[in-house]
Amino acid sequence: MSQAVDEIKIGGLGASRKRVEDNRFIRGKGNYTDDIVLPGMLHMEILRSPLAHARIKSIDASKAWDIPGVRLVLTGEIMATRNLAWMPTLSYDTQAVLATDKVRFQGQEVACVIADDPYIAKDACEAIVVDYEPLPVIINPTQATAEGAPIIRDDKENQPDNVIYDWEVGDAAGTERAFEAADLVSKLELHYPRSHPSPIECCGSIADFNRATSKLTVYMTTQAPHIIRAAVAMVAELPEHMIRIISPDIGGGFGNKVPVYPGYVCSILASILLERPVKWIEDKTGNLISTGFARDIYLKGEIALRRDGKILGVRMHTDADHGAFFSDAQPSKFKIGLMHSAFAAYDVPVAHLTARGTYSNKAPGGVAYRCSFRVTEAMFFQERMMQAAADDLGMDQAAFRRMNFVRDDQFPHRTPFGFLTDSGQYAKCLDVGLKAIDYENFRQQQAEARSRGRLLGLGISTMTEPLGAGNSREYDILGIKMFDSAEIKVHLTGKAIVRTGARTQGQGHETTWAQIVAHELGIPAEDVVVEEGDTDTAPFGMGTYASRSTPVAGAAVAMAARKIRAKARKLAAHLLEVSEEDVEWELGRFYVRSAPDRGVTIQECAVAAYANMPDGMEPGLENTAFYDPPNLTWPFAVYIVTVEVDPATGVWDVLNMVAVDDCGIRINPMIVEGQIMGGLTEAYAMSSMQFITFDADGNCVGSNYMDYLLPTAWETPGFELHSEVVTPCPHHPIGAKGIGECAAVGGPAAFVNAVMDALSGTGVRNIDMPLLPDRVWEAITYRRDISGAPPVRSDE
Ligand code: MCN
Ligand code: CUN
Repeated sequence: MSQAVDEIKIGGLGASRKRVEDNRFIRGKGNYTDDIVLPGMLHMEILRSPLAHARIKSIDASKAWDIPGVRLVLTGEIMATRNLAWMPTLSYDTQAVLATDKVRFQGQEVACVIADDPYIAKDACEAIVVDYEPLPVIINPTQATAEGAPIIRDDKENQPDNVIYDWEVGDAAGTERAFEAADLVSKLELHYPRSHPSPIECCGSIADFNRATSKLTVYMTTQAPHIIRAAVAMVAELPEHMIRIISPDIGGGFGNKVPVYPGYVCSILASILLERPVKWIEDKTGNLISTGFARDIYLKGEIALRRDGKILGVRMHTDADHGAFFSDAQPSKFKIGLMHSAFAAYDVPVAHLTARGTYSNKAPGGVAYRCSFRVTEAMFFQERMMQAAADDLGMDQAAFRRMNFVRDDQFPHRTPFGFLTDSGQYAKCLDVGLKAIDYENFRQQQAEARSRGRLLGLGISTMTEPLGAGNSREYDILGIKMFDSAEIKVHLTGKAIVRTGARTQGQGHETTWAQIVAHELGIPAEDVVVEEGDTDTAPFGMGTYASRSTPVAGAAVAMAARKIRAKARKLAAHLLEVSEEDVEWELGRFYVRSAPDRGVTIQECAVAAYANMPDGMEPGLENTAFYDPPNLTWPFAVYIVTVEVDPATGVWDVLNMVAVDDCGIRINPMIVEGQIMGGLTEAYAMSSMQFITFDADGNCVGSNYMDYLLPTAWETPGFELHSEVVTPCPHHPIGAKGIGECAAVGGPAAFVNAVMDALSGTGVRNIDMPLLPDRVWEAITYRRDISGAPPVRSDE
C-alpha cells in the first residue's frame, strides 16, 4: 500500500538541504573553464593599453611573430578584415574588440597573442611595440560635459559630444507642484563609486572550432549561455545550430559574467583561423581593470515634505559615467536601468527622474555586481535621502519610514514611476527589525554615550526591489523576450533530470530546483539531478542575473513538473482502473477518491509510462515549460546596523547588524540565508573598504587585491537574520520571490546611515563610500562633507 511522503524528509520546499554541488566544490573537484584541457589547445594573452586615452600611431608586432611558439598575433587591423574590430553592445552602442584608431581606457585590449603556452604568449605581448600619442583624459561627467572637452567617441557619426543619453521618467509638472506645496524640501548629493564584482574566478573561454564538422564549441564563463550563442551567431555570422556554448562550473559571477568581452571574441576568431582550441584565461588585474564595472553614478536628490513627515514628491537627477563604451548588459528599455524603482516601498504621490549618461576614459560598465540593473544605486540613494529627510524634519528614522510605507491593504500598488508592486508587509518587517536591535534602548544608550564623547550610530535601510526580469512585454535582450524555461525527464525508475535556461554560479540551483520537483511530484530531491549551462542540451533561456532564476526558471520548473503530474494522473487512472476524475493527488501518490487505500506512487506511474501505458497514449514522462512571468517579484527587506565611530581615528566598528528579509516562500532556507550573508558582506565591503578609482591621468587605482579589498571572515561583522515575515508572491507558482541581490542592494545604506547617524550634530551631511577611516576622520575634524568622486589626489 502506497503512502504520501513527508515533504521535508524528501527535501522539498522549506528543507534546508545541504548544497549538493558542494560535494564536488569542497573536494576540489569542480570543473571550471581553466580546468578544461583539450588536445592541441593553444593559449591566448591580451596586450592592454597602459594609457587611458591615446591615438594609436602604429602597432609593430613583428618581434612577437618571431618568438618561437607564437602561432598568431591578432590586432585590430586583422579583426577588421573579418568585420570584428568592433562589436555591438547590449545597449545598442558599439565597443572596440581590439583598438584600431584610439585607446579609450587604461587596460583596453590592443592585441592578442596565441601561442603554445601562456608564458610564451605573455612574453610575446611585451614584444609588441605600440606607438601612442597621448590625448587629454576624462574621468568624470563634469569633465565629460565641460566646454571644449575632447570627444572620446570620435569613431561615431552623430556624436558631437560625450553625452550618451538624456532620459527622463515620471511627472515633471506634477512634481513641480508638489515641491511648491511643500513645507520643507530635503536635498542630498551623493556619489555611488565604481565598484567591481571581482569573482574569485576571472573570466575566460576556450574556443574550439572544428573545420571538419563546422561546429564551434565554446567553453566559457558566462551567466547567459543562450544569449551568447545568439550573439555569436549574429556577430560572427555562424549558423546557430553549429554553435555550442558550454558554461561549466563558474567560480562566482555577481554580474561580472553577463557582458560579452573582447577576450571571448578574440579566442573564437583565433580558433577559427588556427583550427585549434584556443584558451584565454584573464588574470586578476585584467579582470579588475577592464571588465564589468558597476555603479559610478552621481545623484542630486530632493524630497518634498509636509511638516508632519508625509512625503509629497520626489525629484532625482542622476549622472552616470559609463566609461568608453555604453555596454550596459540590461534588458529594459530604460536608459538608466531600473533606477526608477526608487521609492517603490513608499507611498509617494508623484516623482520625476532625469538621467544623463556620459562617456569617459574608463573601462565600460555601469550595470553589474548584484544590482538588478541599477536597483542597488536606486535603493542606496533612496535610503540615504530618507535618512537626510527624517533628520531635516527632526523626526525619528523609524517613524518617518513607517508613516510613508505602502500599507498592506494598498496592494497592488502603482509606484510614482509606473512599476506595479503586488505584495508585502513592510511595517511588520520593520517592527521585527526594531525589536531585534532593541531600538528604544539603543537610542538611550546613544544619547548617554554622546554625553561622554562617544559616537554611537544606528542606520536603517528599508526597501522593496524589482527582481526577476521579465515579463516579456517590457523586457528583452537584443529583441529576445525575457522568459525562461525548464525541462524535466522522469526516467523509468522514477529518478529525474532537470535542465533549465538559467546558469548557477554558486547560488545552488542544483540543490533548489530538485526541491521544487520534490514539492510538485513527491520525487525525493536526491533522486533528481540538475544540469544547466550547455546550449546543446538545455532548453532556451536567458541565464542567471537580476535574481531572475527563481522568479522565472524556478517557476518554469514548477510548471513543467505540473505537466508531468497531469500525465502521471492519466497513468495512475489506468493503473488503478478508474476514470481520471476519480483520482486524487497527495504528495508522491495518486489514490482512488472513494478508496484512499488504493493508490500508486509517482514512481509506479513512471514505470508505467515506459512499460504499461494505456493504448493510444504516447510513451515517456517528460515535459518542458517556458515561463513568462506576469510581473517582477518584489521582495522586501529591513537592514539595521549599529556602529561606534572613533572620532580620533575615523575607524568605525559594527556593533550589531539585523536583517529581516521577506522573499516570499523560501525553497531552501539555508541557501537563502547564505545569499543574504554573502550580500551583507558585499554591502559591508562597499561601504567600508572597496575602493577602485582613477587618478587624473585615468590610471586605475585599485586594480589589484592589495588595494581593492575583499573582506574575509576576519573583518566581516556578524549578522542576525530574521525570516519570520513571509508574504508569498501572488503570481509565482510556488509563491517565491528573488533573494540573490537583496542584501547587497539594501545593505550599503544601512552601514552608511549608521555612521552618518553617529556623526549627526557635527554638520556633516554626507561621506561618499567607501567610508575609509581617513574620510571619516577628515569629515569629523573639519566638519565637512567628503566627496568620493574621482580624480583621486595622487601622492599629495
Ligand atoms: N532561493 C530560495 N527561495 C527563494 C528565493 C531563492 O531558496 N524564495 C534560492 C534559489 O533557488 C537559488 C538562490 O536562492 O538557489 C538564489 O536565487 P535567486 O534569488 O533566484 O537568484 P539567482 O539564482 O537568479 O542568482 C542570481 C543572483 C545575482 S543576480 C547575483 S549578481 C549573485 C547572486 O545571485 N551572484 C552570486 N548570488 C550569488 N551567489 C553566489 N554564490 N555566487 C554568485 O555569483
Ligand atoms: Cu546585476 S549583477 Mo546579477 O544581476 O548577475
